[in-house]
Amino acid sequence: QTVEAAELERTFIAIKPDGVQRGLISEIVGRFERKGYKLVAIKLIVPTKEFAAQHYDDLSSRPFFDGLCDFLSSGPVVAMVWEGQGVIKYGRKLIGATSPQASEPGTIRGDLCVQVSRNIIHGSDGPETAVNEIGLWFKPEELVSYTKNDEKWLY
Ligand code: 3AN
Repeated sequence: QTVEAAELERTFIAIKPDGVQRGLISEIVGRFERKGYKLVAIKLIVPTKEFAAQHYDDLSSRPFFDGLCDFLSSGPVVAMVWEGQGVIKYGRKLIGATSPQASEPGTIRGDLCVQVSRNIIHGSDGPETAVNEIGLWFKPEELVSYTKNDEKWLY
């Protein structure tokens, strides 16, 4: 597997306001980093409620939608793009099930949170969502292309 092929896959990951407030940024970033994935974009932003609604527009008919948008826009969010082989699907594995009560120990949500409406992290759920979410949160020039020295030991 060449590094070029591995680089094709990217996912959008966000540490939600509860994760930031609870001091879990380095813990969460560290898990993706130690796995071997490459950080290609990162920024701290407070999304507007309108922006949050755009991000969650596929959930607009759900009863918790309004509260969810209020929550995502309630404070700083760490928006990131991570890259690497299988990162979309495996990123979801690192994160764990949507409800922290169902997430396995060893996953981010399983280890670090308790309630579904405060589940500290978001990750794209598929290739199409990943492209859309990366496009929503980042300008193309904010994605940094670089070689990481450890990649030759990974791929
Ligand atoms: P995931 O974040 O695991 O992809 P989705 O897309 O089903 O899960 O839900 C998006 C977000 O909506 C969740 N991360 C969670 O914050 C919130 N959410 C999902 N279900 C509920 C619920 N029953 N009550 C409150 N918030 C919820």
